[in-house]
Amino acid sequence: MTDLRHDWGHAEIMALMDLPFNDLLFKAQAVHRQHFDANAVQVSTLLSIKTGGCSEDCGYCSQSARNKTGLERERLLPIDEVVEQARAARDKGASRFCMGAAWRSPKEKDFVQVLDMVREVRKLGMETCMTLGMLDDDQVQRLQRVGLDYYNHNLDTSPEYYGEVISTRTYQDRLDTLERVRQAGMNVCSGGIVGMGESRADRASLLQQLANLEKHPESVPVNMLVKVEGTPLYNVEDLDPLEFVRTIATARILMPQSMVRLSAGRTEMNDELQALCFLAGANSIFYGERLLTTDNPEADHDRRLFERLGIHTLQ
Ligand code: SAM
Ligand code: DTB
Ligand code: SF4
Repeated sequence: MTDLRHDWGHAEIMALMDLPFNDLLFKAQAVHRQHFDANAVQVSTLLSIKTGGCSEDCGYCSQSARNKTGLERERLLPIDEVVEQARAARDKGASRFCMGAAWRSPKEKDFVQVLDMVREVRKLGMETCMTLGMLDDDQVQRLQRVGLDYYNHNLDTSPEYYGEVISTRTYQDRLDTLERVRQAGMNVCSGGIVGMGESRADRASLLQQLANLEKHPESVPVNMLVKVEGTPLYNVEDLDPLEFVRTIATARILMPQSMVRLSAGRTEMNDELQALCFLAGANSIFYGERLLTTDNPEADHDRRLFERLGIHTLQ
């Protein structure tokens, strides 16, 4: 049965999010089981290939030059180091390697090196993902030609709340980049961040944007804000973790065939909360001790968690 819809109304999504928790989770788990092995999770490892000094003003980000976070700015990593890290991630069981750069958009001299990174990481037999900021038509085509599997570009929040978080690039800029990636035939990875002081209506609106794209993103990362000292969002009030689970469950129902990624914020979650996220339909995670600039659970801990839950990883 294919039940993919692209015409979700905001009120319908709110009605799902407002359901009693058990009803929402039951629905999400039922949808999940129609499309996926409920005990399988895909794991990707992240690497920051260019850290810090970013010209954008994203209010959550440790890497914006405007945020005094004490993060040391680094140059683009040499290709050998990237390949070495990818090999190590593969040997620890990751099937996809995601490379992120703190750019508004890539410059030509860096971009040619990035293309080499995709070529070399693919030779290791891994899937590749890049997140480099906004792309133009020429850049998406070149990434597609070297075989990039996924491009990650998040909408981050609702169109209504967006202006509270970022001013240096517009929502439409983001939609345009996603459209280019889609047109070039690459897999789209797009999601957002929860816990930035937005309302449930905003979370519904973000999911509405993602679900009503012409094609659902193949991968939907749901990040819990990692509060970084020195960023404008450092002191935002904590969100009820069950609201995070509701967001995952609703993403699963709206985008039944997409991989929903339980992304940033896992170090602040206990195992039981993560188990609820898997029950709600999350079926991928970032694996390895580091996200881009912040910590992620130890690989051993995740392996133990998977064992306790009877979860196996997808290759
Ligand atoms: N610079 C590129 C861009 O923003 O398009 C790519 C890298 S950027 C760090 C990738 C994504 O990581 C952001 O869009 C955001 O959703 C997520 N992210 C960054 N900082 C975060 C934080 N402190 N907590 C949760 N998610 C975060
Ligand atoms: C995504 O949605 N989450 C990842 C990945 N895409 C690139 C990044 C999370 C970053 C968390 C903060 C940090 O480590 O700097
Ligand atoms: Fe720059 Fe990306 Fe961080 Fe925004 S999220 S400041 S674009 S690195």
